[in-house]
Amino acid sequence: MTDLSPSDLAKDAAARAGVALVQDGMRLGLGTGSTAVFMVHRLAERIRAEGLRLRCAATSRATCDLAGQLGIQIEELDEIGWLDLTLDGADEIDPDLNLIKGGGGAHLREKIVAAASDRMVVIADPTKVVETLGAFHLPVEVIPFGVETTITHIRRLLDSLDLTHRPILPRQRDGRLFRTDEDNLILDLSLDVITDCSAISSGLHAIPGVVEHGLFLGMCDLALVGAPDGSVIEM
Ligand code: ABF
Repeated sequence: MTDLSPSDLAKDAAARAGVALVQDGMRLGLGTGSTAVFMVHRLAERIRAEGLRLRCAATSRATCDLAGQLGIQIEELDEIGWLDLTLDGADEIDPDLNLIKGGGGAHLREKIVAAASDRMVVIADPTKVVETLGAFHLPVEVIPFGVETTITHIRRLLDSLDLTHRPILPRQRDGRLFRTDEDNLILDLSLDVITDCSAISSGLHAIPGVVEHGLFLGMCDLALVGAPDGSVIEM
């Protein structure tokens, strides 16, 4: 990989550090997003060079396709059963390793895979590290049926928590409604600051029509934050 931007060099440094944690025989969860793309490439290199025998599950169709192109065999999560390690990106990381994920719309499978892993390690560039979560929108995957009433429930929840928010609309991509791998919709909540992550997490989970939100609370064991010079900080 040549001519990488400083941002990509940082992502690649984090990806390399994540892949360095992989050991022969491991059962791995492979994340989604641009940092995860570097991770899958670096993993494929190690598999080729060292003949690692791994069992891998993917967090999205995109990652499954990329892994297949690079010769990494992907199995269904339920075929593997449980994972030793998941390597995935994040949109925001706070000092307690709570995360916002789902900017790519894959947080449902990402959360299922992370929850089925002994260890979840986030790989990221320094722009993802924040003091308080919330500047990045909070993605919420919802069932298409009754989406307007689901939005009303979410609006009422945010009001009850005194969280100011901008209008809530289904995510669009290329002028069309964005559909997840599960064929659901994504609502992006623009909150600025999330003061009580647990309250919003449990409140969203209680709303019929909400499938999963992008807050990952207490799920991340380690964050590897790369820098353009190739160095990596552990959080
Ligand atoms: C996935 O990819 C998502 O949860 C997150 O939205 C995104 C990470 O961003 P990046 O593309 O910068 O790695 O991990």
